[in-house]
Amino acid sequence: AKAQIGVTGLAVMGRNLARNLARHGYTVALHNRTAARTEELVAQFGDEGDFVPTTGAADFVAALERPRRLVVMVKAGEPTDAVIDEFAPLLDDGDMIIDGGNAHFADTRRREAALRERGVHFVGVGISGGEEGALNGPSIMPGGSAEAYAALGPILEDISAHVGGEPCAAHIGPDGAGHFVKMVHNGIEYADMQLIGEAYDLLRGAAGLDPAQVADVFRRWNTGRLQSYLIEITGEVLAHTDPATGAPFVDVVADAAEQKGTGRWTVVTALDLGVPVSGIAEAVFARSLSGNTGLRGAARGLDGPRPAPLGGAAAAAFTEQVEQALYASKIVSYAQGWNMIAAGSEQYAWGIDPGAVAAIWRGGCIIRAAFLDRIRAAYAKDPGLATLLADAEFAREIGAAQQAWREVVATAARLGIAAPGFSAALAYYDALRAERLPAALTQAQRDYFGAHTYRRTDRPGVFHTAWGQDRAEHRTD
Ligand code: NBP
Repeated sequence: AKAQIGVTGLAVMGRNLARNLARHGYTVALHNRTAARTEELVAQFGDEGDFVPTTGAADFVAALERPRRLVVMVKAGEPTDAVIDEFAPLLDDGDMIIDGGNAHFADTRRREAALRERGVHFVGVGISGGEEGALNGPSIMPGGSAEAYAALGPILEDISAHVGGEPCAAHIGPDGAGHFVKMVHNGIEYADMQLIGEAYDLLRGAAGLDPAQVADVFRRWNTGRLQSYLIEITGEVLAHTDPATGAPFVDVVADAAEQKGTGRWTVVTALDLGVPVSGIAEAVFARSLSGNTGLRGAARGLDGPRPAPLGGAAAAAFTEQVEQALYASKIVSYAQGWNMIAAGSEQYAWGIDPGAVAAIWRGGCIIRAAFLDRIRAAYAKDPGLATLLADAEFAREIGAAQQAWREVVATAARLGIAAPGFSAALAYYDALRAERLPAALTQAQRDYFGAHTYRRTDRPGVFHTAWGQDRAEHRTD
């Protein structure tokens, strides 16, 4: 019998995805540039299901039933193009190349258009959940045509994570929609991690808790509205002791955060779309700052407060305020992320269902959380919601948290502890709800130095004031 699906690229992600497919009863053709990886998979896990190992590209293609479903799990970028160039000439009309790597959505759009010309479906699929997710059920964000999804979707839904019996996989939209949404997922993941980092830093620096005590706080928070995979692992990491030194593990890890680029892609794309994603941007900048040893070394002697930790009842009260600040900031960063998805969907005519994105992120992926059910509910109530902050439930919660949130940001500023995520989220909240913004002054300045014109609040039209002459106002439209 022929294989229903094939995987080429059998490093950790491809191998685990192939095993996941086989464990679900699919016959899986296997291929890897270096044959040793294919042999190793069959030797180690061959008894988990039906694998068809192949060595050459032609053998691999021949092993697949029609229409062919060919999953590519190689390094993103040039290797993906190389693999497409190798396989595309061997395929027939209606066959599918499925890219499960972390491709940039613009590359996916380019590849999809090129392959469509040749009658081959190119399906860019965002996959989140790391190696563990690939094996046991990731969150899967497929783009590509509806026709390709009809032939592929049921398999992806089958092997995805499930929450309440529902799959964490759904057709996101045409061409690059899946990889775009995966990119925003990673951006939100950056923002979540930054906010968690700030909460931890404040609990240590301001409240005076030690890592084990902070771990207990996170464990408690994980039983409430903040419950999520990232809060859970934070508790575990903070409770861990370094076996070599006996010190808290977090204290022996170098404080220079690295990144593979999807957060940066999110921010660059958001800038192009004109969508403020300050939570994600601050998180990306915070990682860059942390790794810039030259900059940090040069600034180390700069003046600032030398605070004594709060301690006692004040520390306990502050801890509760930090929970509120973290929750409110999280709502803001998700609101920004969803606005970015809406902007991308509009720009590229993807027709993305915002509630469906929330639904498939409830399980399998890094930002999985009970919270996402709430976002789904908000969009179910009002699919045209302009911002999550306008949803009655979120508005009520953030309103209840805002006083504590302000206390935390003010305390951080007073004690000299950087909290860019909390502060930027609060600034966004206050700017959105402001009656008037200083943008009026910005417009006046632009008109002054560049005759860029302005609109008035009291009547229609476009105006310019002759600043350098008599300061008379002229209508220019
Ligand atoms: P890697 O990203 O490390 O890629 C290794 C694979 O690419 C190997 O199979 C290798 O073949 C193949 N490859 C390369 Br490199 N250049 C090639 C070429 N020119 N032609 C053919 N094959 C080539 O693997 P990974 O960590 O399993 O990730 C796979 C994809 O999944 C990536 O796009 C990654 O960004 C994405 N992803 C990873 C994670 C994660 O947690 N790791 C999560 C989500 C998505 P070889 O064996 O012959 O060298």
